[in-house]
Amino acid sequence: MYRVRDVSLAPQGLNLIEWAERHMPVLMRIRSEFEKSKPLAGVKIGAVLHVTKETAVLVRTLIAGGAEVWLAASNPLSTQDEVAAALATEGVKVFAWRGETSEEYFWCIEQVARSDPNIVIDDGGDLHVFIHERIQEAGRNIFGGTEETTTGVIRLKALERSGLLKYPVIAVNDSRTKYLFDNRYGTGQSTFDGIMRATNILIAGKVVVVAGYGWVGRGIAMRARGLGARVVVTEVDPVKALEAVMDGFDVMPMSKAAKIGDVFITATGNIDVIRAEHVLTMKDGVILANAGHFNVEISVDEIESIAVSKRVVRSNVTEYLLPNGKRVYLLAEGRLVNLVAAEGHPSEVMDLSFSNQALAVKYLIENRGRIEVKVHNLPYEIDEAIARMKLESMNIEIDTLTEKQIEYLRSWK
Ligand code: 3DD
Repeated sequence: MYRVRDVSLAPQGLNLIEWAERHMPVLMRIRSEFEKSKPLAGVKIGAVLHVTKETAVLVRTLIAGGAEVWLAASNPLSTQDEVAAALATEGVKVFAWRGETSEEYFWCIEQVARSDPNIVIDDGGDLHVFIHERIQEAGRNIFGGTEETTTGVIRLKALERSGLLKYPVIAVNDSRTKYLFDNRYGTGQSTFDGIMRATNILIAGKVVVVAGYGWVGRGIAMRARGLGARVVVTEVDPVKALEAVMDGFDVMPMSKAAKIGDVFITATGNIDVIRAEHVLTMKDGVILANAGHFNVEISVDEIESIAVSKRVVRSNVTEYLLPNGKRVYLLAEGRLVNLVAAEGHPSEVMDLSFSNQALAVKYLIENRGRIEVKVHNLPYEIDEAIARMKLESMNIEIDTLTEKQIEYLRSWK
């Protein structure tokens, strides 16, 4: 029971997954513990995640723990087809292929939603929302869910506020060992990986405009600086804008940044951050890329409507000719440039994110029926345990507090 691009691609997928396993020591350690204690025995997991080599390592870990896994992609363009093929040969009910139409994307999600899962793992919220909108009796067998990314947590908290949330959800994104590393260092590196694979442009000496100074924007701005770019940050939040100023970046409104930028990267989680009004004032030949979960941050439809013509000039690069004679290059159709034009974050950082996912699933099962129906953080001690395991895998030792120091920190005197 699966639907993938081409199951004969499995051998290449196995090599990719093995490569990822070599760089995910914490998740592999959790897998060996899961193999012994089988904490997920008899549990059916419905997951919508980017189907990458790193996600395959998580899926194998969940199966090692005794679970049955159904999997669909959390983006129509992010699936690594070789990996999907490999998972299909390992008994995963996987419905994913790169280049899904919008209808196919939701058809795949529907297969997972209708599998009658006990645990629901999501990245972006489309599965949680599908279940809440389309599967009325949901909540009957679902005793918990997790959410991987900032955008999805925002949607789930809105569901909770509206009183419609049907099951408790762990906001994996809000674990410190997730956002401080995946969002910042993962996206910081993988965004430029995507931009460079798609365009092969030199970053040094260019003006890189980063829209949004959250953990993702901080990482992208930091890596842009490291690659020799002049970095401009745009924001709507005065505190984040002030932080960007103190971090040494230029800060200005998009209307001004549009005139000087060479490469524009959106990382706000909001819609219409770069609009036609901005594009029309840009220099000839600028690059537009999105790092946010959905393809709404760059107003692609508006740009399509004003463009005189459009053509695909490189893989993942669409050129629009504007009425003023200038050209603008949109990467990955405005979708997640890191996962569409490259392989997403490196395995080492997904090791942390997906260790959070694996232990969140275990936590939901162990505490079944005792967790309030709302959006929760993973307990602090689990977050910390993941950091300790990562340090151990890197042979890094840290200090411990003396009794006197513990007393001092407890004392108000
Ligand atoms: N995401 C980025 N790279 C990924 C990879 N290699 N595998 C799976 C998912 C991957 C998306 C995550 O960063 C997710 O945490 C998010 O979107 O926040």
